[in-house]
Amino acid sequence: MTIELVDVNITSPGRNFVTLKITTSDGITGLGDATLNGRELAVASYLADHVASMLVGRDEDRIEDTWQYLYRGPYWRRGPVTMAAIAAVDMALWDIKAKKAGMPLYQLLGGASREGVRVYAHASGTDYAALKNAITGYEELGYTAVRVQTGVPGLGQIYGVSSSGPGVRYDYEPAKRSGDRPSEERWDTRNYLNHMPGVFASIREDFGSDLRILHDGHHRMTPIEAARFAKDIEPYDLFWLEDCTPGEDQTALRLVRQHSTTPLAIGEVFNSVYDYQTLITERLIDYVRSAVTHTGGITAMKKLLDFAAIYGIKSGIHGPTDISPVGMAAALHLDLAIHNFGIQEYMPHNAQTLEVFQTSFTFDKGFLHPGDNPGLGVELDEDAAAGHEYTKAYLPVNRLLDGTVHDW
Ligand code: CS2
Ligand code: MG
Repeated sequence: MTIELVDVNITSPGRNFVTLKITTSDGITGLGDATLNGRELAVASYLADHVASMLVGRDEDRIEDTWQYLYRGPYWRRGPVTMAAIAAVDMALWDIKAKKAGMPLYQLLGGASREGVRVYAHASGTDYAALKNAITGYEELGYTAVRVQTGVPGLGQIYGVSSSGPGVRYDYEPAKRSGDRPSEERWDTRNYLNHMPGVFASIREDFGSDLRILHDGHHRMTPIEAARFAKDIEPYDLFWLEDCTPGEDQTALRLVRQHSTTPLAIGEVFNSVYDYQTLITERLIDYVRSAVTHTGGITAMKKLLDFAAIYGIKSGIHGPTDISPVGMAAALHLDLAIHNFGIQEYMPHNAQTLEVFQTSFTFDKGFLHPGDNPGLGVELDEDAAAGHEYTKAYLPVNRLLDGTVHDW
């Protein structure tokens, strides 16, 4: 059998998604997530204009050979656009292979290593009262782990904080579909460094020691600021501090490690094992944060996580709403099968999105399971998708109070 059709679907049920659909000569279809938040059309074009014609006629079963063909063939390597495109092809081919085998994908990855996949929710609030309300709501839903983000006195809207008011499920979507340029936010690290330790102290006071607390620094601190912050929050026993400093400067994490035992997670903006080479071989991180969608797919992610396992490093796969339900399903099948699973990010998609993508994964008391449908277990309703026209969207640009561009 061979690959017969390669289609790129772009839809926008509340936010933009790019999905690759591959159909074999036997009529079996596979889906792959190709969504790159804020640069969706670049990946859609890479697939439609450059990759699709390379795939038609190929044996759909030759997944590793196709991966190498798409990685080495174009000569130019790595980067978020290329690796998201390769990821989409790879996910679709694994979806097809598992459907042909009549089993859920995790069975082809070695079978289940656990009963379910512990997930963490996104709790946020413009102030501590709103944050406390959100954490309470997630605990009532059975979550055992929450990422906590809160407003900082003196600053307006900042990363990760929903302004949709008290409640449990914030529809925090940072990519604004508003015209031809990004919105802008302001930031001051000193305010943040002085404010956050008290927030963690209040959370531990109010919620006790069992709750797994995660926090995302979102690339904003210098290495020495990150070292200070990681040391200051050590008493609050975080499950992880994420993106404490821009991770592409891998050796910067040596400074943070010297000052703190707060566990570190890095990598959601990485797209290759080489982005992690020093971080992993020197044990400068504790969790690998990449999304299957941005790192070359299931083939590449399994190799990356197996490499990390040798150094005692675990998975913490990226799972915000800008990873589609297809990319989320791929993560869950890997999460269930690998031995060095850490935790899975889970921002539930909105109702419109779940009309477009029919999923089979289930949530129960803080854990997800990918389900046992053949393949990834996700179907794309193309009629529903057609009802949501693409709208260009940009992630915000961040500036310091004096106007200097900073990491968002
Ligand atoms: C965040 C992401 O979930 C996270 O850890 O860092 O939501 C990130 O802001 C978005 O993926 C950007 O599109
Ligand atoms: Mg993050």
